[in-house]
Amino acid sequence: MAFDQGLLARVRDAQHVVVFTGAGVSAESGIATFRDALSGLWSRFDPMRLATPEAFEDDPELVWGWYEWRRMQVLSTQPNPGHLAIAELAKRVPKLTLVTQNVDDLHERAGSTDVLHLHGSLHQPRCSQCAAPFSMPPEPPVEPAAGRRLAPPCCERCGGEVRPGVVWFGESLPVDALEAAFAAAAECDLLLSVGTSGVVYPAAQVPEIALRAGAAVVHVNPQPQALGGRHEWLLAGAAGEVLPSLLQ
Ligand code: BJW
Ligand code: ZN
Repeated sequence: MAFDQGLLARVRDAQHVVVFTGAGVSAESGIATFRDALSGLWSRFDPMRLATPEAFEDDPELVWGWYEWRRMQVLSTQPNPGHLAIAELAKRVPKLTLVTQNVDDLHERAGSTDVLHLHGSLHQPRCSQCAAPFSMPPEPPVEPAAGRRLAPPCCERCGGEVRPGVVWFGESLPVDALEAAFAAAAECDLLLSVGTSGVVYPAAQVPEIALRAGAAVVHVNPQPQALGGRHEWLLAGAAGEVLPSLLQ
């Protein structure tokens, strides 16, 4: 893969890199994205019935069963060359901040540390009443399937229903992670936006802040992207191919 010389110089000289990832970085591990036309989760499932606080109140068993199905899928997959390249890049630049919208743990399993999870995690459920964290047994009592209902466990502290530890539509993002992500975006000199449609706010502000502050912004995505700024590039292709070759 041939890269623009100006872009390679930006990568080589960068002092603080922010890597901002979305579902596309995990696609090559076999985890479905949300909005890809055929394979995306939101083309098969209704987000308003599954990914809102109201959906959980209406039908906790439907929602819990669906998230257990997704958690089990994640546990059966492995990090791909895209995740590994990001962990490797962190060793080569003076400072790297990894900000992800993903609820899987593939960045951590690839060796990345201090990952800022803007949309929470499938692996950290908590009580819907008192917010106490709940430790999941490694295997669910029943093998979950796409539409199978499953009763959520009860909180050990207050008996409330345990909920998935993800951020649903209409919910606030974790304040510390969001503030750290915005601060890193405002002071970085290079931001790689990998595998995200950039339509969900406030997370989508992260690359916007970097661009406005004068950083180079590089999108890694097989789909065409609207490029506004003079310091904005698209590396068209799959993360698992583009990122390793960018490091060569
Ligand atoms: C590859 C690839 C390969 C494929 N390599 N690339 C301003 C305007 C309008 C609306 C709003 C606004 N501000 C807030 C809102 C409301 C809402 C929102 O943004 N809605 C928009 C969708 C219109 N936001 C919220 O509700 C947020 N909360 C909030 O704002 O709180 C304040 C508030 C309080 C009270 C009332 C109102 C507001 C919370 C948003 C939480 C989103 N949660 C989800 C689900 C998480 C749980 C779960 O997993 O089920 O997070 S939605 C889903 O989208 C998930 C993702 O993290 C997120 C982003 O998706 P992502 O990662 O970009 O995936 P895709 O599928 O969209 O894109 C994949 C990309 O990869 C594509 O581009 C492919 O081409 C590419 N690709 N293969 C590289 N191999
Ligand atoms: Zn509780």
